[in-house]
Amino acid sequence: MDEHEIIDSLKRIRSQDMLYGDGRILSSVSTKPLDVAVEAYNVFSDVNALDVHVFKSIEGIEYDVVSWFGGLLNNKLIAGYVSSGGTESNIYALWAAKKLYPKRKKILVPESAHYSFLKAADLLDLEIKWIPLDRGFKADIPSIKECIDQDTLAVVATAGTSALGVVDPIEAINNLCKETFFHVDAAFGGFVLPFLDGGPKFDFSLENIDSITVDPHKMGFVPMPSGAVFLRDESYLHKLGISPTYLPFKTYTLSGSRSGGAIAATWAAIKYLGVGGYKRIVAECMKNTRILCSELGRLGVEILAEPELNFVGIRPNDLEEIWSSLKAKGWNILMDKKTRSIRIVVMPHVSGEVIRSFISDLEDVI
Ligand code: 0PR
Repeated sequence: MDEHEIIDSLKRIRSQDMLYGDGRILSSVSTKPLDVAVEAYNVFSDVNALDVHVFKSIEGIEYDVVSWFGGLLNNKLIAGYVSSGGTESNIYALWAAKKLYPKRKKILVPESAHYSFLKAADLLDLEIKWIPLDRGFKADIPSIKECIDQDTLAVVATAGTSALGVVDPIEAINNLCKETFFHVDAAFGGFVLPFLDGGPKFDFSLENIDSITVDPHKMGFVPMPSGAVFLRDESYLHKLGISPTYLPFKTYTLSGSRSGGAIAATWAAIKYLGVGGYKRIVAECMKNTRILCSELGRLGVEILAEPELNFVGIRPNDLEEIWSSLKAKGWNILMDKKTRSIRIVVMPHVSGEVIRSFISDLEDVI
């Protein structure tokens, strides 16, 4: 096959997919990346960020990215790296926790946490103590109080749960974590909460938070695979460093070879949009979320948790029937079996017009 044939074939295969721009994808926590971020990715597509003795450029760019997050997450001492996504970041955080408290095994994980914690527990040989949720689908504080003890390795909380977009009571959990590792999975909310006025606290300004996951490839407009994981300071890194005999440096990441493109793309997006750009985008998403909620109210459709982010879990009567009728009308939606709800993520591609069209179809099928 020549170059044209290859690309044409791939385009043909790709054409069976929906595009974010079609305005039918309500399920996804990602969106179309910025053109400038894709271009930045291409500039660095052959750069292995592990290989800083070959590619000196990428170290400084990643340093800039980490510093920017230091400002965003209220911690100038922050240490971290651009990972492949939320799963790697969550595993890495618990690995750091295990290095800090090698004898402890128990982790307290709310029932709403992402399934990557199952992988982390399995890989790191940890025991999960599931924390039930309160009536608002948030981690139940009395249960954490009851379960936390000297054997507790880590407590996990989520800023933007995967099924309902709920933010756990992170400030209250922080107060319970003086003697244990506290990890916040803000894979989704990390690119939303800092840009809201008066949103709940979830960052390093809470003194017991040890690590935070944030995903640029979700609300950050960066192409995959771009995650990020941050530790409170460099002291956590000492026990994570490995010195391969043939490399002239220590490596502190979970991944080995890493995408220089992902780092450059993240750098491009944060430079291009800046805090002001993200604020404008988040404000628009929240406005559309409120419109959606008020229309759902008009139709009498139950909203499971009052949205704090651009994320709504709905439970119409006749859930399964309505779900399949909406799918038949071309909507890409996901249903959560546990909460029995349909998740609607009001991403930047879910415009006011998309919401009007969805509500009209929902009204029809109801
Ligand atoms: N933490 C949270 C809170 C997440 O929502 C996710 C994944 C992760 C961690 C893991 O991130 P990576 O997937 O980058 O490793 N978020 C989505 C989810 O499971 C992934 C996704 C996206 C699923 C689009 C479905 C879909 O249509 O909800």
